[in-house]
Amino acid sequence: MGESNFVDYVKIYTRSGKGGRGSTHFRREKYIPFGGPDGGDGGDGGNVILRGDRNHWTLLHLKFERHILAGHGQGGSGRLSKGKDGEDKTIHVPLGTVVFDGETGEFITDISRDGQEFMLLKGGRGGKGNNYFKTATNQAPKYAQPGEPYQEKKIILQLKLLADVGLVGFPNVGKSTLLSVVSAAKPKIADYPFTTLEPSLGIVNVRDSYSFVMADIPGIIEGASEGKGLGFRFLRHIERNSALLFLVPADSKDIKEDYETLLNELIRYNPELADKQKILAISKSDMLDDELEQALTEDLPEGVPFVFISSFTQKGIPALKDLLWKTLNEQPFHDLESIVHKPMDVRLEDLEDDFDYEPEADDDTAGENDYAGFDLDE
Ligand SMILES: Nc1nc2c(ncn2[C@@H]2O[C@H](COP(=O)(O)OP(=O)(O)OP(=O)(O)O)[C@@H](O)[C@H]2O)c(=O)[nH]1
Ligand SMILES: [Mg+2]
Repeated sequence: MGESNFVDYVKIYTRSGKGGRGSTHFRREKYIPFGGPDGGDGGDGGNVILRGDRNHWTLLHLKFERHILAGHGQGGSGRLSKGKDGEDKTIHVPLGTVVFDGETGEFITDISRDGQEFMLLKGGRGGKGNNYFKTATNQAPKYAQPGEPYQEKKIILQLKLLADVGLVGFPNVGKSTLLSVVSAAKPKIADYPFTTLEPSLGIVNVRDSYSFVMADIPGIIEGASEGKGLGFRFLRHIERNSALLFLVPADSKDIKEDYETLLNELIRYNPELADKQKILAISKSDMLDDELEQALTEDLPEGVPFVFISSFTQKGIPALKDLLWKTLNEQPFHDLESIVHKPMDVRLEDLEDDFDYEPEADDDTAGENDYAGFDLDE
């Protein structure tokens, strides 16, 4: 997976900017022996902002950005001059990015719309200069405020594909073949398990006028929810799908049992997956004659709409597309967005890409984030 361009997980250290220090300055001009305080305020520290950007499809562009640091506010100076604000840093993320706290695994936010912004870390406010503290009884305050400190956070960004329909099935059951038949996508297809190593998306046209997005994910095996096979890493991609299309091949020993095993894996991974709309397609049914098909129908799982399909002969494919379209439309739109993300268990995550941030030698904030209110300034 190391060389892949499909990057759906990154961990980043982020830090906002420190507020600039207020200035303690007094007017010094010829003929004005006791010029009053004229120390300006410090500039505000830069913010770290997350922004949805539909031009990005994966997190690849962030893979090597381990540290994202906003600029510090500059100190104020004499003549009431305010320090310059620190530069904001905007992290552009693909739609479908879910943000977790890198230390606790807690869910932070979910970016699903183009242009959607989330203030991750606010920069420290600039300190007030001594001019601000001038009062009737203290005409010449010799103090100013330091800037507010920066904030820092390690975050984990996860991409959860925004597909309408997710394909769920054991390896080698014909998931990728189906996607290649109903969309223009060209996933790799072969007669062995785990041909598909990373998810791909295809746009499915229905009756020339509608379309929806279907996601092909690597095959799931029993134990996937505990990390067996490739399944665990990719199960999160179906958390976002509105409907799940289960594929069980016609030559399965027990279609109902296969379906239940798959469903159990999903539920063990995230119980909310149980509430999703489910459809069963019996794939490769070109291998069946009518009589056999009739016999199998008697023994299918209850309460799940089903279709017998064949990607080779197109059998059942139009009916399947219609059924999927109907199912998607039965759902109120807002349900699509209201998916609850289970918190991450950071202990289960790969530690290979873990890191600690060491401020560099020329980083002027090193050990200097000790905001203690007012301080006397010379
Ligand atoms: N008879 C028949 N074979 C099919 C059909 N669809 C796919 N196959 C064959 O099944 C095998 C597996 O197909 P894939 O589409 O790669 O299966 P997959 O579910 O994506 O497999 P993984 O990516 O490994 O999980 C290939 O040899 C296909 O040619 C079908 O409709 N009928
Ligand atoms: Mg495949």
